[in-house]
Amino acid sequence: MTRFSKLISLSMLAFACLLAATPAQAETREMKMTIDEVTLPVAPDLNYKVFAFNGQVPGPLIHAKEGDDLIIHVTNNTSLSHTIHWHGFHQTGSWRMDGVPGITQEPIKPGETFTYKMIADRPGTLWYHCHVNVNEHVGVRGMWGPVIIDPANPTALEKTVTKDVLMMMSTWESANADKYGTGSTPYDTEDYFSVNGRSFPYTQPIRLKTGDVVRVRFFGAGGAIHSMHIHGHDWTVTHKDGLPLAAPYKSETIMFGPGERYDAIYTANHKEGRFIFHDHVDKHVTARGKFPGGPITVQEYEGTPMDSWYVWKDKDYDPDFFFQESMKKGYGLFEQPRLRGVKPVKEKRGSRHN
Ligand SMILES: [Cu+2]
Repeated sequence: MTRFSKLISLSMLAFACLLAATPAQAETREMKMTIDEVTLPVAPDLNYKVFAFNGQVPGPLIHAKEGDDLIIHVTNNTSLSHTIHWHGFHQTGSWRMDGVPGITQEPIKPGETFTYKMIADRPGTLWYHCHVNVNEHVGVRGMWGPVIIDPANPTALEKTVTKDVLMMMSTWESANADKYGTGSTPYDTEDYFSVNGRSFPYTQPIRLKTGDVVRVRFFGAGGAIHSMHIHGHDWTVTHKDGLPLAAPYKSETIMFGPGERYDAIYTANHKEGRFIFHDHVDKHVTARGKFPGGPITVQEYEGTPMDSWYVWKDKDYDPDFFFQESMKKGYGLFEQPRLRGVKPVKEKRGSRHN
């Protein structure tokens, strides 16, 4: 081999290595978040004052790859202080970004902006939530959202998934709906229960095609223990808190508590049908003490004949209620406009006396 041809083959090898390395290369993803005071329509008879990330509950999806650099600017437009804790991140070399007031940072005061910088050092189903007055802000003010970090090396089963469904569970206290700064202590009563901030009938169906491989990612975002049960299917529980299980197992009911996440994968193997999917903690399928309410959804197979008595016959369908569409959009921060709350109408000066 001449010196020249050696040089050529060496540089070709280097180029090939570069190409092979590109898909796994870390990227920097810069995002903007706000915290806003809005009123959330949780149920037909419950409008709730929340502190909403980017005006919505759950907060917007953050989707990145393992190893990415994340830069997130957070502006607090509310009347109280907050932080963001990135639940599941190891914060290797970035412990001041852990988002705990009085431990890693001063709280972000009203009107202030704080920038979080960290590496997506742990893949899986993660989440973010406020860490100030957590009983209220996380418990009953909707201060949480999903972070999905795709693993560099997914399992064979994970690679088959065609549809992601994210379910963030929480509870509400109608007595404290209007009172910022109160609620979610042992002296308060929760009387509404929700998935993605909505109680049936304000929840949404999950529309499926035969053959879809669905991954449900469950989040214990609030303070209660939930027991989600799927009709008509068995799933394989693959991950706990974003970590792969040594021995994945099959079930059709899954119990999880505050802070926990589980991933469960199943195949939509019916030709048609409607199959309910609900919290099996019986008290949770009520609203203000009346059945039905709470975390209830229906898997609706495409091509299923409609019935005049079907409860969601005329449903105004939101295909992104469970983040199904957002999860297909690649990487970055994705807002879900239909999960937004309503901004308070500013009273005109003096209008009260007109
Ligand atoms: Cu807060």
